[in-house]
Amino acid sequence: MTLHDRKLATAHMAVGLAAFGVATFMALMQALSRANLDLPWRSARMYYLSVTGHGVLMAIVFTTFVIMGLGIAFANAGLGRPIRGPKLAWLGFWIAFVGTLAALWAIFVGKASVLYTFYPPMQAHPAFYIGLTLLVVGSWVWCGVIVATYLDWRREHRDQPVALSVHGMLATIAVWCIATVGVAIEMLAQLIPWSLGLVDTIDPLLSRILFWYFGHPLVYFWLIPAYVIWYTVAPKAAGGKLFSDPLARLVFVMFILLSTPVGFHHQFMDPGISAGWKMLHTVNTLGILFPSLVTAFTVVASLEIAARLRGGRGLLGWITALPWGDPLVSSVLLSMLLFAVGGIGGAINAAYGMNAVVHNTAWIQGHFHLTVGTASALTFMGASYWLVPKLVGRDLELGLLAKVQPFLWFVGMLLFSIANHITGVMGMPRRIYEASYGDSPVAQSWEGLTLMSALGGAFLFLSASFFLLVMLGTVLAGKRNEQPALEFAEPVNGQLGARTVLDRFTPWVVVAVVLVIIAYAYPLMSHLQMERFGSPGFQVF
Ligand code: HAS
Ligand code: CU
Repeated sequence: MTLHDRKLATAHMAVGLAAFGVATFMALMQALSRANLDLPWRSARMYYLSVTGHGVLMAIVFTTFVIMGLGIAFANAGLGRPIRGPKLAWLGFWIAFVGTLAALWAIFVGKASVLYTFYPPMQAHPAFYIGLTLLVVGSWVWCGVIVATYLDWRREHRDQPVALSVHGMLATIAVWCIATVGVAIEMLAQLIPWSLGLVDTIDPLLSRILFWYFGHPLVYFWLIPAYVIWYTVAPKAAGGKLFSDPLARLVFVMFILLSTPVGFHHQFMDPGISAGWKMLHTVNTLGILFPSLVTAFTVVASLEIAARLRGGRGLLGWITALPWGDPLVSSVLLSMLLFAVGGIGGAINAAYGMNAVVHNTAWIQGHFHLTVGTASALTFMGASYWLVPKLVGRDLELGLLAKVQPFLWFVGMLLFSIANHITGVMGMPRRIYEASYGDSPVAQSWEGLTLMSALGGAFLFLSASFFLLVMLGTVLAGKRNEQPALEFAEPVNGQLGARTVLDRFTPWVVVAVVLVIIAYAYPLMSHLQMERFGSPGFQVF
């Protein structure tokens, strides 16, 4: 990688990992608070400030900056050329960074305790909405420079398939650009004017529709880069090959098509959207399970190839031949194990009847800590062990902590998620500060499990601390190295020949936009034609 692009990627990774570090402290406090442990500073106001800070820092800031860092590294390495428009790329970084600081200021002074979904009529300070909008604008600049770099490469390689890692990042960009239209409209047309006092009231249902138009594809914005690492980096690091390159490309294309027209599966319990449209989004949701099921097959097959090349034998015995001591490989393996559970949980959420049982309960936080909190976050930590030493030109330090860390995360998440899934089904709501309900017998029945969840939180805190220590140790004290190249897995049956339809993006994006129009145009129009009553803003906490 060129020196400039290494710096650019490092800056993005650094902001992402710093956000992760701050959010980790808040997570510990929340886990203890949910178990009703008497912390000196415990109050509803602190709790909701912390949950908002944790959610925004982890789910929005950590993920977005790390994904941008990975995208720069993958584009530079996969296309074999520097990023086009370096000045513009830095401008995008600074816009996103300043926006992030503005939003965090609003959160930490207690003027934006609206949680990471910022549902109105809860109202935040304008700096929160404007800041998050700038973060998205910065990410659009990043999308622009990566796509421009790709187009330069494409002009010189008309008939060649692009590197799989870049294919996956371009799919991520396509999903992100389609998705962020929803939140941009919500911010510009509704939340910002309302928070500035230019209008008095807001239509909460319209906001929720626009938010979830964005909110579901957001989860694939987090997931696809993790899949890129599972497909292209992990098999190589494990000593193997990719089982099927075309299947991987098919997966990325399916995400472009089906990530967005599914948002109503977050709104099954909302009034005002008719059952038929909820049904259509359910069918699409079942469709979007398919690329993940293909991924389960293809990535496991690739890892099996690696294990057998290392001498692994037997029907399942090969699993022990995998290099579990390599922190990248173990992070991916453990992410996959937990994602298998989290993904099945997703299918349960997507069933209307089951959703009525789990919606707004602790089950949901169990679900998303296995998905974004493990499949994405643990994979990004594993990828940092692989990438950051190459970016900063230093060897990984504190290797023993790095080896242990993914396992601590796995144990912590098991305790946390099992407990939350069960308490959810037992009726414990999500996002509540006070879980004792005046010592009612139902609430008492949750108690052992909330302690188990808090114990999980402690493991996670330890794991996160180890990760951050390794990163700091590497950057500050690692032995200087020769900046080895980024290496990606080769397909088992050799390089692909000519470019196929899976390697073209424009037609798939057009189909994706048509699907979005089919899924959203009518319900949105009929909602806008109804007589609607707005709500003033509330600062609840
Ligand atoms: Fe979800 C709620 C449905 C995937 C994140 N989801 C959420 C929320 C978040 C989230 C953050 O239908 C809460 C939002 C909020 O705050 O209100 N989700 C799904 C479905 C999938 C799914 C159908 N979710 C994700 C991913 C996320 C994520 C990915 C983040 C990265 N989700 C829902 C629904 C709700 C929801 C409803 C609303 C609930 C409500 O009522 O509020 C699917 O994409 C899942 C597909 C995945 C699979 C698993 C494939 C398995 C693999 C691993 C194989 C590994 C093996 C082990 C076999 C089918 C790829 C190998 C091991 C070795 C050792 C070799
Ligand atoms: Cu969803």
